[in-house]
Amino acid sequence: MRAVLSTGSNMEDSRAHLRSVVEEFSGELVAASDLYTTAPWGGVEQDDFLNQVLIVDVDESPGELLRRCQGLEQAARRVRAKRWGPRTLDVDIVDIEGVECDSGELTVPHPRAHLRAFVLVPWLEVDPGARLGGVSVREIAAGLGDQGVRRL
Ligand code: A4P
Ligand code: MG
Repeated sequence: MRAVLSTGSNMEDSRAHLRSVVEEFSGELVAASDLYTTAPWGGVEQDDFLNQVLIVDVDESPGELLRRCQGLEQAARRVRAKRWGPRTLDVDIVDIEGVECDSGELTVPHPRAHLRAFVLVPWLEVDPGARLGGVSVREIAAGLGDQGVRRL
């Protein structure tokens, strides 16, 4: 099962937090984007984020993948203080090939991915032909304008 993951951090050693995800999926990694510095999305005043997109090929169910992602967030001692606020590590499932679900626990494709250049721009780097909900990611990203996403 091929999945697109988005990782983000703007607390503590952000590079190390993002690296922990790459290491967890090292045997299943298809592609990893460069790191991007990104202006905060969502209206909360906070430090810039580091973001990355990973494409992985995993041999497990969507629910099991979600629990693995949450395990990584917990390992980074993530606290959910504020919605869209600062965090040590956020691991979101952006998309899973051939899967659409909305179970409460897991929504795929991620319901806000199409609004977020910090997801779409790194994704295009590793998959220029990517599609989200049947629509070209390049077209969606072009419609968002400049959200302050810079490749490191
Ligand atoms: N959940 C449902 N679907 C998914 C999915 N596809 N992937 C559930 C991951 N989780 C999913 O997640 C809460 C619960 O959503 C999970 O436990 C899981 O059961 P969450 O990450 O705490 O919050 P959220 O409600 O999913 O919010 P959302 O919209 O993902 O926003 P976040 O993650 O709070 O956004 N700006 C920049 N530039 N870069 C960033 O990385 N990140 C945030 C945080 C805000 N602004 C940012 C960035
Ligand atoms: Mg999240």
